[in-house]
Amino acid sequence: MLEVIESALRGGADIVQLRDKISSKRELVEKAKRLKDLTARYGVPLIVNDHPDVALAADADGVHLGQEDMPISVAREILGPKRIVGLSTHRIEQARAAEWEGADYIGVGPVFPTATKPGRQAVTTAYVSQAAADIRIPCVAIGGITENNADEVLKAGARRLCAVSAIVGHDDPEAVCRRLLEKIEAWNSKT
Ligand code: 3NM
Repeated sequence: MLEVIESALRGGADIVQLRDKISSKRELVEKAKRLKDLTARYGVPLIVNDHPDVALAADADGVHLGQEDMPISVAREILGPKRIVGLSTHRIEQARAAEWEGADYIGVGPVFPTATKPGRQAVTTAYVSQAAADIRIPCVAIGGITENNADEVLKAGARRLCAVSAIVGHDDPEAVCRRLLEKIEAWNSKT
């Protein structure tokens, strides 16, 4: 895991999330601490999925919550005012609620069907466009994003992309991240 993430960091990944639905909390704390040491060397924030207590224990930079997790305000109470609290959203009403409740950023997805999160209906780039137009906090498009469809997502208005399988499932995460970043930068310079 550390080798893959370090490769992504060399390629310019500018935020990392630890998403692990299998490990015990004890293992998660250990993994989060090791990852934090690594991401800190690159000056990149580490977000822990699902578990504010693990985030605190590892001195991570924040937590990512799903719609069924604790409210943002409760995570904020646990983590204090300085850490990041992000929320997955799947439609614009959830995005507006997240903004109102004080999320620091939202996930917008899954844009495309993805085996990483099976059973969830793709929201398509239509939701990416809605979020880009309506939401002022950072919106991170996620779900089935690859080098091949990134331009479509960016064209819809996304300026932040999250990818799991396209990066960690590739034999050269550094190169993938570099090429994804080039695409983001190209769209940023157009608009
Ligand atoms: N959350 P990949 S989509 C973890 O829409 C996750 O909230 C999603 O993995 C959401 O890049 C997703 O391999 C899977 O598709 C992202």
